[in-house]
Amino acid sequence: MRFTSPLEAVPTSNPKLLAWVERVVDLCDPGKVWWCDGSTEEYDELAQIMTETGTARWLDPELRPNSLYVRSDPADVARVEDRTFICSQRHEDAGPTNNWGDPAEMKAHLRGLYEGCMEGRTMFVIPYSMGPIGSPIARIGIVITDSPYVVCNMHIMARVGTKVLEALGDSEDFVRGIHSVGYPLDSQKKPDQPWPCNADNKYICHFPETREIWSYGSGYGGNALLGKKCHALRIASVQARDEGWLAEHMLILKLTNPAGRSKFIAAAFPSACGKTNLAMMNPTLPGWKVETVGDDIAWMKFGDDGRLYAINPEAGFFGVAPGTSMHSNPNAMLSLTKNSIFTNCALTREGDVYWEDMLDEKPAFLVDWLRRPWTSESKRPAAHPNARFTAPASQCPVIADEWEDPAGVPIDAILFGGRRAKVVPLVTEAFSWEHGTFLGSIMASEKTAAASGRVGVVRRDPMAMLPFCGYHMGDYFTHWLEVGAKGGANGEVAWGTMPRIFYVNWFRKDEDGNFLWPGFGENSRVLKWVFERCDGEGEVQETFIGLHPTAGGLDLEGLEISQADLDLLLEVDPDDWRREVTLLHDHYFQFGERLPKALADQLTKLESVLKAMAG
Ligand code: O2Y
Ligand code: MN
Repeated sequence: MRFTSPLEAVPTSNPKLLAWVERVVDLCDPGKVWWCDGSTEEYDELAQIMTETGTARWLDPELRPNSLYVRSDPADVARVEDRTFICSQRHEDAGPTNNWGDPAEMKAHLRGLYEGCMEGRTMFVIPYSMGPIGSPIARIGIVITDSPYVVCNMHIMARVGTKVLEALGDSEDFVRGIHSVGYPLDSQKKPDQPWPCNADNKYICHFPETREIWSYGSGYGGNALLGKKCHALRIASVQARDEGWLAEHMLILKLTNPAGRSKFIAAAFPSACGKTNLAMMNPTLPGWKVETVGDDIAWMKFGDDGRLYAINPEAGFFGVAPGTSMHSNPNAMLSLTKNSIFTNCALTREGDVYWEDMLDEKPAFLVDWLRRPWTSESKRPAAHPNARFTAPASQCPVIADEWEDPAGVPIDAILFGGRRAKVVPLVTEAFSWEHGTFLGSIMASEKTAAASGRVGVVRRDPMAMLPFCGYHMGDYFTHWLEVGAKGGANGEVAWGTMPRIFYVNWFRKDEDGNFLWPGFGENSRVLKWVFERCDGEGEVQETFIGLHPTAGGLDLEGLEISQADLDLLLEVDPDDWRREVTLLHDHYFQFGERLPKALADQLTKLESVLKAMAG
């Protein structure tokens, strides 16, 4: 029995969980309570409800079996960083890069909003596991939501339902998430909306000390699928700090060389910088293979051998649709051929989805994401730039055998990368863990559509965690250094048992604004060099910013690239870096006393080398 009112016949006797759910019921006053069991029948029932309320429609089952098409409210289309808060007890613990809210005041305010907010709606209780159930690295959360869209997405993105409650037992070790779209169907008989939300009143709040997430007003993506950014990054980063592990905004891939030897690589890139493409890449280098473990988040803990082992805490992909095609990412396209959810894409006459650059030829007619007629002559995009697909990871043709290994996979290398038109070379190997932490801490990227804000503006995004670190970024840097020390890497020992760190930039442009590097499958050439460097092989030259491949160090067989372009790709211009160093002082200044000395020293060292080079 899933419909219960009041709480009876519930599928758990966990006293802490029951007491909490009861408190939320009292506060939000839902019409019904639905304990999610995670079954296919449940998914189908919710899909049916969403089609009846106009939230979703089925795509043509011949073209896209068992797949839902959803359009959000135009005012609810992306993560909202300016409405995202870290409500730590002390303001200073949120740090300068997060919005802070006083936990007591924020809770009081949100309680006011939550009061009766689920009137006339069903309240869903979703038990979920981030990571394979039972994995020592996995964690359990419970989300209470009034959005069937959230439940269906969580079915794909996490392991959900009764089996999670069984794994939880009577433990009180679970992250508590409350989510409401903030649109009660109150006694005045207000009609429901296809995409109910409260566009002017959004709050995405995290209470790191009590491991709670309170989200209100948005039904979209990272604001509403609380297992993802809120739990697996913001709350988990705090747990990771407290417990000595890493919760990172990183893809995980398995790279196999022609001799059949494999290495696992984790890579941090800011939002919508091609993590999904890299994670599923088809290498152009003959005999090399990339397989996917995860495309967005990595949780890494030390194994008994002192190495870092990573799991992908998610079970699906919530990928950016526009730009995804059989050219750019065939494996993503093949992952979403069925059993998927499409949000804010355009709809074809035949009842399939479309988005910009999906096909070589644009369809003549579409209905755009705003429900307006669209033709191939239309000047505006048919899909929202942040339109998304939600697809099960198990459907990815190159999913690695180990992707659900409860022990995780041993990480050999970590890549940091951003979207930089200038300054940053194609690939740089750090001198040491400490230097790699420095390179991660100064990462920057030109903004994309995944978050609100102006597209194209460069912003520093340390370790790609700027929007996702649940505590003070200076302390986060310290944590990285401490984790390195735990793995035997310190001032004297470069790496110990830690993965090597590399800084990559696929997006460097020439003076005319053309990309210098072809990217996509050709990135395998860089991965090959990384692979070799992890074995202490590969040709290197030392520069002031790190180790680079020599002229012959990268395998460029079969690639048409001029020597001039290659030189420019690998160039580190001291003048560029002198300007960069000035900006880095401003970047570091904000962290005040919490900036670890080792990183300040790295900056000073770089500055002195640049000064010495100027003579
Ligand atoms: O706009 C959203 O809410 C989605 S954000 C997102 C989704 C999947 C993977 N990464 C991201 C991100 O912003 O990093
Ligand atoms: Mn992401």
